[in-house]
Amino acid sequence: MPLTLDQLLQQKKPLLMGILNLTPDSFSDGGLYLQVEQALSRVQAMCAEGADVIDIGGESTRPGAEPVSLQQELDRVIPVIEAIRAAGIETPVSVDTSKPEVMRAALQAGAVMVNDVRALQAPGALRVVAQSQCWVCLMHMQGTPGDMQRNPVYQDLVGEVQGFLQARVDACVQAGIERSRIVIDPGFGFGKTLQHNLLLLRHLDRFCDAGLPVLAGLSRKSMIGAVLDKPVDERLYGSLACALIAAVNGAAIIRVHDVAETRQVLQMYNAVYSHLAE
Ligand code: 9MG
Repeated sequence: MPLTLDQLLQQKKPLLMGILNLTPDSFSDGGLYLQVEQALSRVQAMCAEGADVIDIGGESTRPGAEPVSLQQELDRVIPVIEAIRAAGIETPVSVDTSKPEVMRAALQAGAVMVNDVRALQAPGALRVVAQSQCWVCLMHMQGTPGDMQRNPVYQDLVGEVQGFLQARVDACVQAGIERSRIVIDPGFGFGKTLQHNLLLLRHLDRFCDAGLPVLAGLSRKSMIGAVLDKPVDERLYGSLACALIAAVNGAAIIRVHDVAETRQVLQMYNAVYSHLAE
């Protein structure tokens, strides 16, 4: 019997979250059935490579990305979650969305976590999560994907990001969401300069002081491209380095594209730090 997300998090070993982007550039446009089949094989591959959780999203949150309609997002995400469950894959599924309607449909289809880069600020989002028993990841972002990289400014970077996350945790608890199902995330690349991102990674351990699991999403991001001067398809080594730094600094969940390679990094991490696990 595979472990639930709660049981996995209790093990105190960093979990690997594999990314499944269902945006048009990620899969062929050969019709819905083909797209679902392709997505399902990618999920199967990530599970075989050692993913503990699969994060599925139908709207790009990259800087400058265009929003997608509710119907488009539902059409992209829900058939894939249904297909995962129909195929008997028991790896927990997280849905990467900010839309309450997508959250509700995804949870009904079998997702067990909501990953929201807008930290449940959309009207109705708190209610959907409160009415379920799912996990939720609250992420910090300054601005919106359309304008967040224009000129992000902070007086006290870590303090401001922590303050925002604390306020969103409080809003969740007030809405009836137990602290025990909340994950926080400083939001690397979301309204941050290169220096902001590097500083947040160096101080990631300070976010653990909240006593909640911390998620880190650094995989292939532009901060790696900026340090290494590499295009997005040549950022594997930089991503692995960031994943290891995040693990050493206390990340409970690491969100990645390259599951097999990051699994090896985490195996080494687990061998060295096994005394921290229960
Ligand atoms: C959807 N998405 C893209 N980057 C992300 C990150 O860094 N964290 C979380 N939670 N989600 C992300």
